[in-house]
Amino acid sequence: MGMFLAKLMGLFCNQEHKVIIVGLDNAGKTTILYQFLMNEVVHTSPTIGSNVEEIVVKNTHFLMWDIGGQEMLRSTWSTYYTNTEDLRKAAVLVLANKQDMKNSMSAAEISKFLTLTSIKDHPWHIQACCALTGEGLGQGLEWMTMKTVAK
Ligand SMILES: Nc1nc2c(ncn2[C@@H]2O[C@H](COP(=O)(O)OP(=O)(O)OP(=O)(O)O)[C@@H](O)[C@H]2O)c(=O)[nH]1
Ligand SMILES: [Mg+2]
Repeated sequence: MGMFLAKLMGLFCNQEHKVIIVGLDNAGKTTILYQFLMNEVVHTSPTIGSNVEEIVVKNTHFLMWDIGGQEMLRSTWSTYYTNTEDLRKAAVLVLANKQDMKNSMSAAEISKFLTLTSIKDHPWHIQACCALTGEGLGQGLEWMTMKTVAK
């Protein structure tokens, strides 16, 4: 199942917005990060720790933290949430990646599985995508940017 959660933390007094990308290992988080940054597919190996890159969309700066998803690393995820008031103002973007694979769950199936409609206290959005072609990533970024500007 290729999917991951991208949790977006807007640091609202600042021009730069913090984005934390978390999800299962092998979901394609690092591939997505570098598609966002360079519009190309990079060779990846499992992330130990994190990668951090800045991307700029329509004058909005995002500092994107891509965190390793292996099970032994998941307890460290919360350390990346410091200075974000425990995600109180976070918007949640779910990227349903690997849509090119015939067994991947659709965005609708993932949404149901995660009961996304029960999220009432944060804006959320689910976007189908394929990090190898970049398909869907532009729409995901557009939603992120819109949510940031709307705040
Ligand atoms: N078919 C297909 N493969 C993908 C896609 N996105 C990523 N991959 C492949 O999936 C593998 C894992 O990708 P990564 O980006 O390293 O995964 P990750 O989520 O960063 O993994 P961790 O760092 O271990 O948490 C790589 O071989 C990628 O080329 C996709 O949309 N479709
Ligand atoms: Mg990675």
